[in-house]
Amino acid sequence: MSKRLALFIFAGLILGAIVGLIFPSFGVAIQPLGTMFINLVEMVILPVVFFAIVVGAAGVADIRRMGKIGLKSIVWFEIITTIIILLGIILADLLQPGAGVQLASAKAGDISVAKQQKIDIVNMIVNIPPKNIVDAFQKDAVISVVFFAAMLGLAIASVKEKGKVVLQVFEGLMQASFTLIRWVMHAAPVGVFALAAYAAGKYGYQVFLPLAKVILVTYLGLAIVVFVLFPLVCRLVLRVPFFKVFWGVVDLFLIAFSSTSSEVVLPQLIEFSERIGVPRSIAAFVIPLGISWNADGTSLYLSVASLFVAQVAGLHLTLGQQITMILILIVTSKGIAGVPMAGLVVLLTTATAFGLPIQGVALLAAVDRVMDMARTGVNVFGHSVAAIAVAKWEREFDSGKLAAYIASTHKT
Ligand code: DAS
Repeated sequence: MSKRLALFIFAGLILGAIVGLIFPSFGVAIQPLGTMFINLVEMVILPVVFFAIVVGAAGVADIRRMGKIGLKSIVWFEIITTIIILLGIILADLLQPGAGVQLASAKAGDISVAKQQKIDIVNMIVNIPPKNIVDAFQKDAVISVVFFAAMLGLAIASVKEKGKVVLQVFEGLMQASFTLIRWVMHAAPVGVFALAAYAAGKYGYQVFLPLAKVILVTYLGLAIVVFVLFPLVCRLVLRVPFFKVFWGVVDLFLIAFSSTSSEVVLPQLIEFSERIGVPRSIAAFVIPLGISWNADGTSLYLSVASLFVAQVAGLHLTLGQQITMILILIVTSKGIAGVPMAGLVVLLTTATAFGLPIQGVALLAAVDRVMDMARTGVNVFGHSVAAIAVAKWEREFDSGKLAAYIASTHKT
């Protein structure tokens, strides 16, 4: 993906916001263009995840090793997302973003997109193996698709010679699906322009005034994650220079930020991780899994937003209640789709599960695009950090490749 395309997409975002503010009715009228772009993104995503995992799992080729990589991935995801959720809770407690927000003065957004789902942890786990893989695709059940793809990849590897031809077919399908994503991303400047113009046209800038504090607290938290937590984890735990390495994914960050979809950069994230020393079999497994279970930016957003919703309702949560909320967030922040507004859907589930009045969620829906951009961009960094972490943990990280990558990027 060229940095030039990333700049075009970002320009589409800025231009769309300006045009939507100046010509609101035009902004609202071109919503179908934005919806079509989101549909195109969602059209290609599950096939990409499916083919990449089948190829990745066939590369791992050993069920025990696959189990180890899967377990280490989940342990890493849980640790990082829990730290980030705690950070968000502390920031929201200290800075009180929802205190004093007058419900009447703020314009509510449309939360019909977010269905209120009950949380049933047992059900979530029991339904990871899909009863029907077509149904899993139809329901966008990413974790079930990942599970089936991993098992299929291992099975293809286990039939050895007979599986070689099938594996070549899946390799070809994976490359073709990566090409599909590249084609879709060429529509991104127009799609992102329409999405931004719609949000600006429908809500205007006035909607930001009463919510400026919660937006700033969220952006502050995300900045701490990117400029403090990730660099510390990379230096102290992974022994990898964060800024030297992640300068290379700034264009992917920009694309995810502008399109509010981390899934659209999935192929490039896998390729980038390989370039810096993560084996393909680990990158092609950890990153698609992480899209759902390691949404670090979304985790920060959910903790700040959940306390915001309570504060807007005038509720003062005790320490015990906040600990309960953290436990709920540890569950609800898993299984997210890497598509626009996924975090808002989860916020509604969390607020409902915690018995919070959902007016605060409706307020946040009006500014969700601004919140979604930042949290999606941070998700992208988190997926790359996780791939390095699991490769290091498996002692399969190629430090020579990292040194060569850093030398090449610092030469140009
Ligand atoms: N937009 C989601 C993503 O693509 C994140 C979110 O909505 O929280 O990762």
